[in-house]
Amino acid sequence: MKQVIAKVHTRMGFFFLLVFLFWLKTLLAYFADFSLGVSSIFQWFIMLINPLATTFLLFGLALYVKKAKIFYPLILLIDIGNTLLLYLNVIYYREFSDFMTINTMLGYSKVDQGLSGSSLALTQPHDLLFWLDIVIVLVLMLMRKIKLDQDYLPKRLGFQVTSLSVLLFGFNLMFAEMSRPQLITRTFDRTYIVKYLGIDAFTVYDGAKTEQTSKMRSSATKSELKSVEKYVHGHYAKPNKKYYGIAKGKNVIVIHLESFQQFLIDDKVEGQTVTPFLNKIYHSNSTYSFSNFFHQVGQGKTSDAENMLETGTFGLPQGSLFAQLGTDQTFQAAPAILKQEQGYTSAVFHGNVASFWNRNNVYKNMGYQYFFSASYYDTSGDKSTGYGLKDKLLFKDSIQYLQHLQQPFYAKYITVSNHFPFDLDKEDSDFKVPDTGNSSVNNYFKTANYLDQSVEELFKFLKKSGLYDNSVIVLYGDHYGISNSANKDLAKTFSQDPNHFSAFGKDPVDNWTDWDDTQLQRVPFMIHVPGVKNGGIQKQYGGEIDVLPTLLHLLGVNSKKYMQFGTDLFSSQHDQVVAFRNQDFITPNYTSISGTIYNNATGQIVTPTGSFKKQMEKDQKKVNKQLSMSDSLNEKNLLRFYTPKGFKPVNSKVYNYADGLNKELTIQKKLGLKSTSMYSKNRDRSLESLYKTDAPEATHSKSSNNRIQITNPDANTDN
Ligand code: GP9
Ligand code: MN
Repeated sequence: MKQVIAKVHTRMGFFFLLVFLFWLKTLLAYFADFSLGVSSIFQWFIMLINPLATTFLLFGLALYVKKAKIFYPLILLIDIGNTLLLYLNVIYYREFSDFMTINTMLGYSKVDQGLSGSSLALTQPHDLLFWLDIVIVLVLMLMRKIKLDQDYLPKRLGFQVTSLSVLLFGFNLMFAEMSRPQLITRTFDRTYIVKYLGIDAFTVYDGAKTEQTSKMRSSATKSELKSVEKYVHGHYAKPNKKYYGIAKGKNVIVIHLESFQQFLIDDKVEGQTVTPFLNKIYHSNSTYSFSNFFHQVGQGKTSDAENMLETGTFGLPQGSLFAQLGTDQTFQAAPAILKQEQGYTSAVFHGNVASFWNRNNVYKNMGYQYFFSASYYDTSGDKSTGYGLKDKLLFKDSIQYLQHLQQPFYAKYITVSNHFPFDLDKEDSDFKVPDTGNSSVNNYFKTANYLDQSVEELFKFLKKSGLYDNSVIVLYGDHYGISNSANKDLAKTFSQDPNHFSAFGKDPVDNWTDWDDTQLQRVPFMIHVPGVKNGGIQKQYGGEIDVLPTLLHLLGVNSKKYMQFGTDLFSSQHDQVVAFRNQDFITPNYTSISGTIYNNATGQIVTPTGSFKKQMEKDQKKVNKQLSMSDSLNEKNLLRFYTPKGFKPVNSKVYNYADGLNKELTIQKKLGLKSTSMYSKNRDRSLESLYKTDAPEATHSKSSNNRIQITNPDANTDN
């Protein structure tokens, strides 16, 4: 022990002492303050080693210095600077459950990233430990208990430490990508980067992203908007008089059916109907159900779907727009449009943490007034699955908030139970799954059935509470649940019901093609308008990019002045060329996959010639243009330069999603007899008791394990 202590009087010993102490402080932050959602031994291992590479690199810079009177102050300054970065993130995390971006630090962001409470109020007793080590080392140095080593080190030592840190980081990144593929390219959540690579690496990564984005944005000029404006106005489809305004003034309830594909509708496995309730809605005369509607998401998955439905613009060619640009993006999105045009209140209900997909920042820029995320519900123990509160509980527990929303409201529910790998506790379902040899495919039917039951419970409440008649309910699948690599296993279930998803009678296992994969990218899009009698199956081809203009027109809001890239599905001018994010596309007659054309009537490859070839080339150009115009608008944030007539830019600073219920109650009280909330209309009596669910977690006592179930962000989102 004495030898070890003696080492501290050497420069290398002092270096290792500070590195070790900083590593300990980082682990203190990880365990005491951050909630990183670690869910396996491998992830624990990565988290434990991740501070080392960057700490060696940064502290090792001092080893290049010869003079002791520079070496010691420099290494201490590096330690203090790195500790300050760590501590600022600790304080920020306590307030926002998120990590500080460069924009936050620089304060340039217009989003309210400032700490709403005073920083002092956010300190905790154990914060002393972040600084105590530095104080003790300084005192020991002043008392000459730690002597200064005047012998300088050979230059190669500094180089060796730097090389070691780069090697360490390389291994760390490799382990991270093994545990979370596409970690760097998709940036699901800042929490991932910190958990796998540490605060320093996250800050550098965010800095690089911020620089890349700000370069693109700073070089953008108003003139670049011209070409986008010209495209959008040239692509606009005028409303269909038969449908325009038929839902005006009704509440809009959007139900985001996680990973729900169209083939599930009317499907049967093991003699059971998979989604009996959604089938009823799909075939109802009060529902406009689109049978040729496609998801158009890229790597942003759910967040891409949300972006398209809320803004009428595509997600990015890679990564997630929400995550990469959302914190400082100018949106002209549904919540703000409906608020300004028709006085809608807006809210999102989601059982996951608010920071996932950077929603807590994005929704403020979109003008959402409320965001009831995981912290508003009891997500402990078996009430949650990998991505948050189970659907039956989300719908049920949301009523305490929904009932106080001023009407009309625009309320979005984002479900999670039907999410890869489709795990569900056995007490939640007795649905008999098929045996395809692929467990995620087998379980997909069980979680889809559970989601179906969840939606049915919500509809029963809407009817009992009287909300139903005064609402339009929009249901959509956000993207595929079964990825192409598992489609051959999935196809085995089609033989159980050959009338379903006709793959033209061919043996689905042996001659499955890219065309079959593409046909499975259909997702439901249903607009249920109680009281309407002339609904029915709509066969026009379309996709998620078309939803916003379609919905706005149904609500009597003309979309013409907004920069939206889709077209109203009911319009005679609706464009049936459906672009996928990778520039493939589908039309009523043909599917183009990496330039190969398939005839949709036979599923066979065709070689276009003459005018047919010209048409395919024209369609491909149209798709590329639509995507590139949308990317230009979003990547350069061109909406900064464009304010539609009568639209007021969103001031995101006015939104703070803490304490949502009190905000609702204050508004309700202030309005008094003018309050339009369900609660007020029910003579100030709660409607929660009207909600019935068979969810076992809602009936048995408080969960035995009161550990708050944090989102397990690493349940692989791609199967
Ligand atoms: C996360 C949930 C799932 O909160 O919405 O997102 P996904 O993995 O489907 O993008
Ligand atoms: Mn999703």
